[in-house]
Amino acid sequence: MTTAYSPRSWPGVIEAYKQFLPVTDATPRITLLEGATPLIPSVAIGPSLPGKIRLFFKHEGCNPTGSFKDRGMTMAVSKAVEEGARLTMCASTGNTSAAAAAYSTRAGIPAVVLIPDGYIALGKLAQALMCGARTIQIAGNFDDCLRIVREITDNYPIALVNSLNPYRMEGQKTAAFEVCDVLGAAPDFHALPVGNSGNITAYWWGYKEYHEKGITAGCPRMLGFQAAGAAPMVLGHPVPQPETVATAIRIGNPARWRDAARAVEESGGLIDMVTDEEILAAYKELGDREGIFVEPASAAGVAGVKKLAARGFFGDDEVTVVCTLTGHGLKDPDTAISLAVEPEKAPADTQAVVKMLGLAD
Ligand code: AN7
Repeated sequence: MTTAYSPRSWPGVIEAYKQFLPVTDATPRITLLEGATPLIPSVAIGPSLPGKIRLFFKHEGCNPTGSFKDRGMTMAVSKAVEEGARLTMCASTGNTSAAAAAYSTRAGIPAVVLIPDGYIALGKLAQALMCGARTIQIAGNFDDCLRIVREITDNYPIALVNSLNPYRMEGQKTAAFEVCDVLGAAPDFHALPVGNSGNITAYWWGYKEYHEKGITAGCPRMLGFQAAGAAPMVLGHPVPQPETVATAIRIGNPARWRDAARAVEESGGLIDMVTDEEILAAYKELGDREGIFVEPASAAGVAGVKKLAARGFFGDDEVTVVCTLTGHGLKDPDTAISLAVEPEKAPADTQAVVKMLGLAD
């Protein structure tokens, strides 16, 4: 048997999109072959929305460490190595630390990650620890972690690999390229969760670049969604004590605030917020109607699209809407288990299971 497809030909985002990235042949490729994530058509949520919405999910949980952060981290760590860095450092709500740990380890340089004590999903903590990062739990929130990391990397020769690092943004914009490459055009709308505001900015830069280079005819309107308890961009001021079940986006003072605001304005989009209830409803729906298990923050974009569709935002014409699902459900098993129904129990007996299933009296 042969197939027209090659499962082995994908080289990772740097090599695949090198003509669009600030790299040369001399730049090392520190890669786990991230990218080329599936753009999955919605079979349930999209068709059930009012209007004619062609809904797709860009499933970034399929990246090697289970989140979109791998795209930026392959660039940030490769450039750090090219520039001679001996140590990387980041603040994180979890996913950045998992990616920093993995890519730094592959580069053979140590990573230090600062995370908010008690507010990081279990899977992410496990990843940072298993991939050998020096992991420091700070008695504060993400914004405190980022402040400390900035102060340290400003004064010591350490590569900062948060999304303040411009190479992170370069890597992350490749997700927009992939969406256009698969659809053959830019979508009409692109929805995603917003935390530190890097990803919405990076997507916008990617869409703009493809458009400016004549590869696509237009750009999508960018739709960013914050959690209601951590919605500084919606409220117009930093939130000192952000709170949300979606710990990945529990951020009160986003580092890329201005860039993200510009992305939304230039694209004719918006930043809105969704409640934890709306996030968890979309989280469950993705699982039990689409068969896609994401972490809670990833459902914020879908929750937002549902909210906008309910009030007729997308109009009556057919529109293509892409939602980025930023991280895998296995990142946060605790939230999943706390919401799921209990498994049933049965004795180790075939007839008992047959009876339970109603296959026999
Ligand atoms: C699953 O890992 O900020 O708006 O430190 O993990 O680019 O910050 C994570 C952010 C959305 C928000 N979904 O993206 C970190 C971190 C998931 C995330 C976001 C994050 P940005």
